[in-house]
Amino acid sequence: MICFDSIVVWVDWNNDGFFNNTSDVVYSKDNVQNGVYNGSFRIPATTPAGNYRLRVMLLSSYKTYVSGGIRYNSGSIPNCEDKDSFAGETEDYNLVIVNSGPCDTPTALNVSNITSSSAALSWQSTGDSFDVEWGEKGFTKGQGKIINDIKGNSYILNSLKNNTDYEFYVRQNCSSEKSDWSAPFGFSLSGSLSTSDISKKEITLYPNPVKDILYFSNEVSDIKISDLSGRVIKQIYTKEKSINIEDLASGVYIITGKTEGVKTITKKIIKQ
Ligand SMILES: [Ca+2]
Repeated sequence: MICFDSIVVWVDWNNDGFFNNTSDVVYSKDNVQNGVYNGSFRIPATTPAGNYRLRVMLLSSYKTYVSGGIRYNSGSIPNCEDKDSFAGETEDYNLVIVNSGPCDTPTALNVSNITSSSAALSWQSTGDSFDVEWGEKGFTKGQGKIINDIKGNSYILNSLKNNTDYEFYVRQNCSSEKSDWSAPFGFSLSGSLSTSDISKKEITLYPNPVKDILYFSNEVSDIKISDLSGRVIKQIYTKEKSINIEDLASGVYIITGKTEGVKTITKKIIKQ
């Protein structure tokens, strides 16, 4: 014969000495048998720190917890406990509720690993869950893109536009509340060229081999022409799209120069 029991757990939230059968019940389960039962409950956000009595009761098959109270079942089940007396077990525990830390706003916002399309956001906090709101610089707070419940102190934004200014806000997700939003932290994707951007700006020199006029696909400044021993043969400081090198002796030369964005180029040319 199997006797089915119920488990009820109360916490005397208002410390009045009574276990209210609705508001104080934090866990209940019917039809339990031998075994281990796990449960969880939330501490109401308004609960002051302090000591609270937690009661766990195992009720016999004749007494079952139903919402609002303990129901005494009618009838009898042979070989189960006597319905006319309390059957089961009651254990009381002291539940100590302590104040958690305040739900502080994250600090030390930063952005690193900026590429032409992504950036790694980071911040400092003792918490472990965060919301980020981001958008182009100057976006209206509340109308940005929001990423909720980020676990950890960093997040990588992808699919950003190059040459664009962005900013982000972060706040902490605490168990029952959220911190204030941080001040915005701005970052810019300008000047961080991806490989494809660099190749677009790659300078070409033509013709090569060259007899007299050497043309550049883009303006080049600080032009130096050296022989293979490294000796500078010719130097031009102005910005040019072409140079005349008909006075150079035939041979192989190295030409260096700076292009827009202060990118240094080094090319080998053959003078005919
Ligand atoms: Ca109570």
